Amino acid sequence: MERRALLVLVVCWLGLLLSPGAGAADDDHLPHDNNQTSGGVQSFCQALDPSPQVQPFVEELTQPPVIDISTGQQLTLGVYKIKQKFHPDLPETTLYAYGTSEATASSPGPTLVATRGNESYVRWENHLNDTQHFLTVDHTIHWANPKTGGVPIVTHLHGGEVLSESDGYPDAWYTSSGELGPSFTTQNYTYANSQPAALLWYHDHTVGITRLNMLAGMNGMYVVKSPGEEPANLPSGEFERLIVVQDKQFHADGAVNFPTVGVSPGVHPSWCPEYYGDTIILNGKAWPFMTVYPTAYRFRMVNAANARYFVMTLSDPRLRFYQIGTDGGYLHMPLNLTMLTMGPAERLDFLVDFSTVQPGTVAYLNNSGNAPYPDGDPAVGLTTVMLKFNVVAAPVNSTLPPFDLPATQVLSPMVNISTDGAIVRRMTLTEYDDGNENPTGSLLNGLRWRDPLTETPELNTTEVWEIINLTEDAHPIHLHLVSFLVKSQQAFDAVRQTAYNCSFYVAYPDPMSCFTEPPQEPELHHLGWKDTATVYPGKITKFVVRWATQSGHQFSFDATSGPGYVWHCHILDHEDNDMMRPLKMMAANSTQLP
Ligand SMILES: *[C@@H]1O[C@H](CO)[C@@H](O)[C@H](O)[C@H]1NC(C)=O
Ligand SMILES: *[C@@H]1O[C@H](CO)[C@@H](O)[C@H](O)[C@H]1NC(C)=O
Ligand SMILES: *[C@@H]1O[C@H](CO)[C@@H](O)[C@H](O)[C@H]1NC(C)=O
Ligand SMILES: *[C@@H]1O[C@H](CO)[C@@H](O)[C@H](O)[C@H]1NC(C)=O
Ligand SMILES: *[C@@H]1O[C@H](CO)[C@@H](O)[C@H](O)[C@H]1NC(C)=O
Ligand SMILES: *[C@@H]1O[C@H](CO)[C@@H](O)[C@H](O)[C@H]1NC(C)=O
Ligand SMILES: *[C@@H]1O[C@H](CO)[C@@H](O)[C@H](O)[C@H]1NC(C)=O
Ligand SMILES: *[C@@H]1O[C@H](CO)[C@@H](O)[C@H](O)[C@H]1NC(C)=O
Ligand SMILES: *[C@@H]1O[C@H](CO)[C@@H](O)[C@H](O)[C@H]1NC(C)=O
Ligand SMILES: *[C@@H]1O[C@H](CO)[C@@H](O)[C@H](O)[C@H]1NC(C)=O
Ligand SMILES: *[C@@H]1O[C@H](CO)[C@@H](O)[C@H](O)[C@H]1NC(C)=O
Ligand SMILES: CC(=O)N[C@H]1CO[C@H](CO)[C@@H](O)[C@@H]1O
Ligand SMILES: [Cu+2]
Repeated sequence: MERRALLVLVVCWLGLLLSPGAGAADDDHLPHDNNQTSGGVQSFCQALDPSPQVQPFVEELTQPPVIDISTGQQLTLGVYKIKQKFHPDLPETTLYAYGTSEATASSPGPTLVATRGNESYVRWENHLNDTQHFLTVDHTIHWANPKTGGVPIVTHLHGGEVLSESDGYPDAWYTSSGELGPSFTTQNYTYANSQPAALLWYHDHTVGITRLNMLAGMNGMYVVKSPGEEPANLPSGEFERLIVVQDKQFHADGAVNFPTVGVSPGVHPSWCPEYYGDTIILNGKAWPFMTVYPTAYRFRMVNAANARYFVMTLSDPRLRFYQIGTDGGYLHMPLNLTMLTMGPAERLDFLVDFSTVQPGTVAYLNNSGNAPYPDGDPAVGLTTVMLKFNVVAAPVNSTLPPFDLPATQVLSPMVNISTDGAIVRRMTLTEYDDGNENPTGSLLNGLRWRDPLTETPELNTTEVWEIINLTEDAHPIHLHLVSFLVKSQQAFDAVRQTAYNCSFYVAYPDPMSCFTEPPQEPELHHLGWKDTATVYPGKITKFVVRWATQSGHQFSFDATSGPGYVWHCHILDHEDNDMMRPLKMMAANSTQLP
């Protein structure tokens, strides 16, 4: 109770309103199920049965099919209902997945490869004729709710500089029978590919059921290549692996196991604050292995989990991570690391040099991310491992390709955006509960998805977003349309607020400041261009956002047209239950600002 009172004080002082009964949720009091027989069950809602036991590391890591979309020819990708085997010991799993046909659809879907500067055209079709979703839809949270039933979809290109009509606005959904969401304009999407080389990804973004559609299989990778602008001699071909990481839980019959009863069923019958599965899946395989030669490999990963953070280490101390890129492409310099952190929707680009170990070596990519991150339960059982490496000698007489292990070289220009004259926006992250400490939703700035538009930045301006986390958990915050830089994070003391009436506008170490430390440099995994970054509990995290292309130019399309964009938490269970807000670009020097 005491903390709840403090929270309300802090928020009121910031001049913001919370809905009645709002307060901080405390995950320590959530019902936990510590059944550790398989991967360890970590869903906070029902005591989900553990997945069937499977033998890890029996299937080789595969790569999704690749489709070149740089040709200017329109590609048609549909979502189909399919069956897919995640492991030889698991029965087939029903999924909704992207593909050029029902026969070729897969999860992850095909990897689309675009070239910087060449527009691409994708027509996204809905071929799902189920009368209702195979996962339990919670009708008490705002969702598409098509009158004629069916499964609505709409596809977002995550990290893309995209016209809003092609951005997959949550209300721009459509069903296979032709029912259209209120913001629908087209299903023929155009991608400008104006940004530097990077790994993006496409996934469903339908209002209120994104968590279900993503877990059902609707995601795939999207590569922007930039010939002539990428570092030379990076491992390529079979030495470059693109990996979608997810966690899922399965019923004995192979079906996806997702809660059907919520944590506070009287409020939301089936909504669960965070979904964690006990089975780690890389490119559609549960715990695959990878045969590697004693040379360097490049790994480009996307975290497509609903809520799980992966904190990755290599089990052999002779192996290190050389991180070369992040969400928005190459870093300005490589990082030589022993640990990598990847929150939902974040991407990592890194090399591992297996020439530092002998053929015959076995090593693992391990995970130690707590769930929820960062202060929840430790990873247990097989959730502590993602991938096994079997190092083998190269075939006789073969020559391994040369590679540069980047140590100091420049990978891309260093970025620095001046914040002189920038507009400052302060935003809060809050959770509220049912009075019994069961979370029943999360909000951005105390507002819901359907509340009136408040984020209306002008094109060509720079803003500083100061995001204040008043919850117990980290939230991966994602902005559409632009990439941003994380400027700093700074811890504050909510208790001091009541004791001294401290101010967030007074700098540390003034005793009147609410801050308990000077602003800290961003963490290593927040360096470079980000489109999704973690806002830690008890901290203010500052993003520098320039409403222009990543290169600082005007968009090649009219970013003020169409339904607009969104910003949201990328824990999908949060996003679906009101932790998402509209974002509409305004022309420079607009008079339409509120
Ligand atoms: C824990 O796992 C065992 C073995 O799979 C199962 O029999 C039992 O029902 C599970 N308990 C809970 C609470 O899920
Ligand atoms: C990119 O577009 C240009 C101009 O339309 C064209 O000449 C070029 O062939 C395209 N590149 C590819 C890889 O298709
Ligand atoms: C439903 O869609 C599948 C393809 O995904 C198709 O094979 C089937 O015939 C369709 N059924 C109906 C009733 O349209
Ligand atoms: C969308 O693409 C399809 C397939 O190329 C085409 O038949 C249709 O006319 C296009 N629709 C619009 C509105 O451009
Ligand atoms: C990494 O995973 C492997 C395989 O499960 C396990 O043997 C090893 O102990 C793990 N290492 C760490 C540091 O968790
Ligand atoms: C490898 O190369 C050597 C020398 O060129 C040759 O004698 C040998 O037969 C080759 N071995 C194989 C397996 O190709
Ligand atoms: C990375 O750091 C480790 C530990 O300091 C060092 O042994 C190794 O040489 C470094 N790698 C490069 C390429 O500099
Ligand atoms: C980036 O900006 C900061 C402060 O504005 C400045 O101190 C720093 O020197 C700049 N770095 C570069 C590489 O321009
Ligand atoms: C935005 O900035 C660019 C580059 O500085 C400039 O060319 C363009 O005219 C500006 N656009 C508007 C609408 O002000
Ligand atoms: C706290 O300080 C602000 C100004 O910094 C003042 O407006 C407000 O009345 C003070 N509140 C209390 C409870 O002292
Ligand atoms: C707004 O208009 C003024 C005067 O025309 C101009 O100097 C300024 O750069 C404009 N601001 C933006 C953000 O375009
Ligand atoms: C871990 C942590 O610092 N959590 C804090 C998040 O913010 C709330 C509200 O200010 C605090 O009560 C928590 O202690
Ligand atoms: Cu969140």
